[in-house]
Amino acid sequence: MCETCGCGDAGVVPVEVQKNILANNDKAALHNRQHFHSARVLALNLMGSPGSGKTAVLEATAQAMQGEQTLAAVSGDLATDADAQRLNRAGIVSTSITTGSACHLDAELVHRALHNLPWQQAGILFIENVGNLVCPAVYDLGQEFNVVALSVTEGEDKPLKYPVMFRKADLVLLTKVDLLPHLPNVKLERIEAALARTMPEPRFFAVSAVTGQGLDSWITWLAERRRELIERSLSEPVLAEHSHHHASGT
Ligand SMILES: Nc1nc2c(ncn2[C@@H]2O[C@H](COP(=O)(O)OP(=O)(O)O)[C@@H](O)[C@H]2O)c(=O)[nH]1
Ligand SMILES: [Mg+2]
Ligand SMILES: [Zn+2]
Ligand SMILES: [Zn+2]
Repeated sequence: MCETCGCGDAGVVPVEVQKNILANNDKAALHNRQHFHSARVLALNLMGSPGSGKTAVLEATAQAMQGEQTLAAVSGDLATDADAQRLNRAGIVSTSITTGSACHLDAELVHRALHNLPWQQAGILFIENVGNLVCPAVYDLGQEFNVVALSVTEGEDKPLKYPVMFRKADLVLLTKVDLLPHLPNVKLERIEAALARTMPEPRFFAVSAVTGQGLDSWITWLAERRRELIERSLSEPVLAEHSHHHASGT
């Protein structure tokens, strides 16, 4: 467990310390959000359990999009840059964040990683969070939307057991649906019912990174959100891009 997030022993991190950490994180998240808005980049926080198929769905998305949109990603894990390498091979310009012991990304970690990436040239920036259904949901990264990958093998009850994550989700990708024929006891309707009980505005797509099923709906959703972002930014005064440190393309 990470020392700072309070997701472990409730007695370890005093409430005041936890409040401070979140207040500092919110400041850094606002800063990131201003960067994303002024560059008109749609930033998404992709969360889910380890192995839920976060990296695979991004690889399949890039393949299905066939280069019609420039994609960037930062990928968080405790160790290795394996996911960023996979994403780069799939054509998504990516860098890794290795958190060491921390079980979630925070806004400052993301801000630092942006320096290693020409993310301003992308239409969409995926932030693949550390695999974890608990504390990543608590840390705003400056994203526009939260997307949660939930695979059909995780158990229909997970939205009910990890409600914080699913209450904050704008969209859930029900992943690995190609496996359903091998899982006679798993009913997609039961997962969807659990999501409907937990998400404020239930919205989910059943997808498979293996067969490509459902990716069209997800890609349409992405394109619509990106168009909205651009339309909004045209009607808003452009936030002054601070020049302090984000040299483009570096
Ligand atoms: N059958 C099937 N396997 C998948 C699918 N997506 C991911 N996987 C497998 O699930 C495992 C974890 O995938 P990965 O993308 O690394 O998950 P992450 O930890 O959430 O990024 C890998 O062995 C993948 O091959 C899918 O749509 N169908
Ligand atoms: Mg991954
Ligand atoms: Zn900055
Ligand atoms: Zn954590």
